[in-house]
Amino acid sequence: MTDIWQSAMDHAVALARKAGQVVRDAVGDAQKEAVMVKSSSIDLVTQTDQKVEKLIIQSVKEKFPTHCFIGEESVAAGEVCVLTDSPTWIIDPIDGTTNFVHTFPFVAISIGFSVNKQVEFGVVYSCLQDQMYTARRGKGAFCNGRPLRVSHEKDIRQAIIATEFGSNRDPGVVDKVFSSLKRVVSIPVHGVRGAGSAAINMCLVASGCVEAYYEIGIHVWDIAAGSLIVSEAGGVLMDVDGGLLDLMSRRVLAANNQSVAEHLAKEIDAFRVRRDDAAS
Ligand code: LIP
Repeated sequence: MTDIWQSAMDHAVALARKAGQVVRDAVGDAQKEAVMVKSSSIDLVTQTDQKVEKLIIQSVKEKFPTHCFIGEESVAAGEVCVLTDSPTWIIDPIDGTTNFVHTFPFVAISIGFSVNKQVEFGVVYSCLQDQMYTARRGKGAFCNGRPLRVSHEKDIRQAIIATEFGSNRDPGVVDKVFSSLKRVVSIPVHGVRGAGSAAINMCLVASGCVEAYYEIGIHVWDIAAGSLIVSEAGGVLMDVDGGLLDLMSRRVLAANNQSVAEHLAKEIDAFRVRRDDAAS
């Protein structure tokens, strides 16, 4: 890894802090903001999402003019979503937009950076909690400078599992989500939680607060940064069917260790969704 990635990471941390201030300033007024919808009536976006994404992309373009971008709101506006070998910033300006709109206090700015389709650094700033999660490939994961380590728990029956209901309420999808949830609850696990932000759920795995997180229907910008934070904290990542994680497949399972991950994968109905990089 060359020094240029460290300077890019320093820039990402500074931008996440700046973006976090914009989100904090807006959160009190979030309920007054015009709330727009994207793929469904519960897939929300606000002007603050768009403003923060512009702020991040403009600044990166000035400093790293040759780099590429995948940004949640740019893709919603029609940009292509293809992960190439080029240095690529993968940005979710507000991960947890529904939380933001409702002032539920888990809202993150998520910035992943990949080269040759491999995430080199990840920054997740949980801005209402002022928690800056960072990881750089091969150099560990941290929260506000403190090293992170996943839970040591090996028995899934002693675990807390994080998951979400997502933003697809088609009856067939809801049935599959609930039948998986029923099997997971019935293992039985100690509990099931959801922060409302994929990025924060992954940071909770990295911090050892929950043993695992899974979801179908997320996007590459929700999980790129968090995936490195989990692996650098000693965790494992896989597809919900137990195969290899594919960042563009919109399916993720992150866990503290292989045995918890494999047990969980056996309980999940791993239905397919349209890939992020499917030709439109
Ligand atoms: C959210 C994810 C969450 C998922 C929501 C949504 P957004 O991202 O973090 O895990 O359940 O449906 O995709 O839209 O707030 O960036």
